[in-house]
Amino acid sequence: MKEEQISRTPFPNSKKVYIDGEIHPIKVAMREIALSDTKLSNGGIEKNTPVTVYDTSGAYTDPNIEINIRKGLPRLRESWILDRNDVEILEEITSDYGQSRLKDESLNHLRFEYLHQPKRAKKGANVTQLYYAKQGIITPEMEYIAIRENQRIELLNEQTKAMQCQHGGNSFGANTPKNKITPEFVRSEVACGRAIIPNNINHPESEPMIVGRNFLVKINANIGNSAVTSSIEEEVEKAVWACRWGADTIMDLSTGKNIHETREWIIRNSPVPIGTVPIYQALEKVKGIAEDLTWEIFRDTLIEQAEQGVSYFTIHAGVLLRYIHLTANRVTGIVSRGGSIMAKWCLFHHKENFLYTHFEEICEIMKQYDVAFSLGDGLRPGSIADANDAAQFAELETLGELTKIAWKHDVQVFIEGPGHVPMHMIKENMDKQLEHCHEAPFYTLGPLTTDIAPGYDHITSAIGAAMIGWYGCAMLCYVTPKEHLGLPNKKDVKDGVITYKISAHAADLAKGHPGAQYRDNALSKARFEFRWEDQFNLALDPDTAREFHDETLPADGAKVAHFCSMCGPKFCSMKISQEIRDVAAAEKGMQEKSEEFIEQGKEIYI
Ligand code: IRN
Repeated sequence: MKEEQISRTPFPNSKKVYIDGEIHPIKVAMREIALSDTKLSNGGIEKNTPVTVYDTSGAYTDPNIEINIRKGLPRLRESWILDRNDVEILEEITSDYGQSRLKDESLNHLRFEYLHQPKRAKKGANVTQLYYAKQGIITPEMEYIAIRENQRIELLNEQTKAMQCQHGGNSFGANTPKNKITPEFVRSEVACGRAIIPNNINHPESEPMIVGRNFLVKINANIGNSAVTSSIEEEVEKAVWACRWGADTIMDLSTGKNIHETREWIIRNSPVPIGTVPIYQALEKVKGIAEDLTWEIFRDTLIEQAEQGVSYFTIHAGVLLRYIHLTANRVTGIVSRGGSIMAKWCLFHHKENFLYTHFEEICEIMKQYDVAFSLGDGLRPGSIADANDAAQFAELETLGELTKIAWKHDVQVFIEGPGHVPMHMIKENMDKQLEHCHEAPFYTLGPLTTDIAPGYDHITSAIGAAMIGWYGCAMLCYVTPKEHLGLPNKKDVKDGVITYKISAHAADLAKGHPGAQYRDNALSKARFEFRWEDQFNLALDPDTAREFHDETLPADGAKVAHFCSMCGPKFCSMKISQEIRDVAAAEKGMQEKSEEFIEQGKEIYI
């Protein structure tokens, strides 16, 4: 794969900044957007403080870091993991399937230059962040997250801060801090299971992040090849591309050829945690015949993926035999891929779901690497007609039961949710999830709020995502414009990510996350002051903002003009509004002068 295929251009007028930790010797990466000065009407100048934003783009946007994608990203967390002295380094991968791929010489052209030696918990040790949090220990990962979530709000100027205070938001979180998020707060949220840090000890390249409703709402982007299309190269670039635009985690849902190697490349080059649905690969191993799946094949797949560094597994352990008939009268049956595979297996063998019956053994495997559960919603509704039905809520109750078992092992958990739900039925989903799943974080797929817009399902679902994010959903799984129609390409991935950043941020504002509104304030101020370049650069997608503006007014002069082509020079409300202010300011000056004059005992003759 050629390096130049990977997107590495830094964002305009932005630089990577690294903030030092106070507890641990860590450097937290963020993006600083420099702004131009405001020209005041009295001829003076006002400096605008640069805005620091949460940055998921990793080392790719730092031109000072050399990246060789055949060796992977710098291993940021390697020393943190080793310093805890709780892991053993394995000579080689231990899964049967991993071994067979290693020995297959026909795969030599897909080999990595860096030999990844998996780590695993030492006998008797527990390496999960949940375990450490419960011991009262603040790990470097926890401190990294606290610094990152705050986005250096303390540096912002008073004007931008004052604007924030006018609203304040109304938090749906249990105890969202109104000021700075502290490392201790991160620890306490993880300890009680209300938040999770997905970070397998075998993905040291990843930058720590948190999923929980008292933090910024996160988004996940699904990528992955299918039997029909795309290559490893394209998938790695899609992952880097998705992170560039703001994906907080990536799920590799590959079902095509070379799944093992594709995943290795993606993990080694990903700055964000990777999730998977292991049953997909297990099904590939039995040539797509669900009935042939066995616990042993699944188990080996879990070990294979955990050793590579997957940070969370979607496991559809709540699809119980007795729930399957509840879907019989649905309009769209079982729409979850994993759910339908497990339902088929259960019905064929007339046995309980082996993911359920082997759940404790799954916990035993996952805790050795700190892989988190994303408990799958195999019975989620796939149409408006099926929303909030008996099958969906029966499964949710089982997911709550499984959450407790995972916590007993100190394995981190979050819960997957729907799907397709009309707006008036969304809140019930959040309420029931909190009740049944003991406040473990919720992670939903949209939900889509109507079924009538194929080609626009990033929008039908972004509406539901914003609502459920506001109600307390911690992570939103993106939906691209290609949903229901085909495998997303690069443009779809960007459109899906940006759309979901909008949902997530809208939810953060409504919840009153302490760091949410500053970017809005800075952008609004730039807009009102006709600082066009600043407006573009502060945008979620500076390229598109600039491109749209320049479509009609490409000249450099238009970047300082007090109007755009939408209203023209005479009808710009912001320009008129500024003129009103100038007149008012001048009149206020005259008024003050006349009062002063009268105070001195003089008379005014008109
Ligand atoms: C998220 C919430 N509910 C489902 N998801 C995601 O949907 C899940 O994490 C995975 O990325 C994708 C497909 O899952 P199924 O169809 O196998 O359930």
